[in-house]
Amino acid sequence: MKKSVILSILSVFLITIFLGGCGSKDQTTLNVYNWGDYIDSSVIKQFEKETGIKVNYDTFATNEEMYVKINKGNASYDIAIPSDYMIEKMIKEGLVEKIDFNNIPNYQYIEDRFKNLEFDPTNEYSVPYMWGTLGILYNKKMVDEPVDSWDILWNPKYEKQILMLDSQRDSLAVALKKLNYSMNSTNDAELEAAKNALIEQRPLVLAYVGDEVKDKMIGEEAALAVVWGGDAVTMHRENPDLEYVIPKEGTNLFVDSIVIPSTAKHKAEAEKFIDFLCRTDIAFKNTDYIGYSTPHMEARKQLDPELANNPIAYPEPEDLENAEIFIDLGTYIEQYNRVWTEIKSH
Ligand code: SPD
Repeated sequence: MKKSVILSILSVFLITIFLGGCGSKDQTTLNVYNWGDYIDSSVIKQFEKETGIKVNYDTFATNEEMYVKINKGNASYDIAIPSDYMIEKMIKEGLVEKIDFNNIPNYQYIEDRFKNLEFDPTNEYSVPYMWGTLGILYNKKMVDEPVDSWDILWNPKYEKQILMLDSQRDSLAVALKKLNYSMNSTNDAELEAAKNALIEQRPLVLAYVGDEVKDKMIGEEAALAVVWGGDAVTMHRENPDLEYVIPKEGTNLFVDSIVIPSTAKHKAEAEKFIDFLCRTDIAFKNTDYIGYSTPHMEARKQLDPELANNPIAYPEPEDLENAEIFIDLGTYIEQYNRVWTEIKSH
């Protein structure tokens, strides 16, 4: 081969390596922080492919865990997906950015009933992602009486067959509702009574769990569990003996929404990601996969009618009559933290 040909091959090779290197250096990485088991990973891959933006995806198990990490500021996430009350707190504390809704045209598909809720009354900071309820999942082969009240979680017959959520607002809500108090109570005597109820219940509880509840209930390691409705959909798909009930005393109605933390370094790309998640085909694919309830009107219409009309995911209004959305309790949350520590140390 001639020297000139070898030189040109070599220069093409070097230029390719140089440009490739520059490309990967300049590639934006979007840092996303979401609950575990709460997205179809093919959605992330599709976003990366369509936009050339890389996604670095981290998960959390509770709103409180997410808050500590974001508040400390040593992780700079561009996107987070907390729940209602936590968003309210983050707005108050300046931990989230206003979203430019001109960049979220697909926001038009979000149902109005999920807009302007108390946690973001002017709807400037958050875009609803999924919603649902808190309830009791039980195995009908292992529980032979009607399940319609939180009281069953205190029945000694089910000793070491009960799973509770390792989440302070949710578990305290169960006890407060059992006692017919508000799950947003800031009354010392009511909170004390809820604490005592959970301490009394401890010997019956097999474990306080997060996402591992799914394997445990599908595998029939426990008879009853406190779960979020979307996970109940998934568990029922895998084990049809598992039934979900919203107790008569009332429940928590939650709305998990997408926010941009104020430490975000890639706001434009974050808004692109939010709009992508609200695109009908993506919202459909994601909802179909994770089983939670979508606030996206068009995506819901495209779901298999079995899921779109599933009362676990889309309860009737009468099932939600006594439902409450968690609100931020301000400094009173210190009392919740204190009693939660006491309960867990028993
Ligand atoms: N796999 C966990 C999904 C999280 C659902 N969010 C529940 C919010 C309760 N406030």
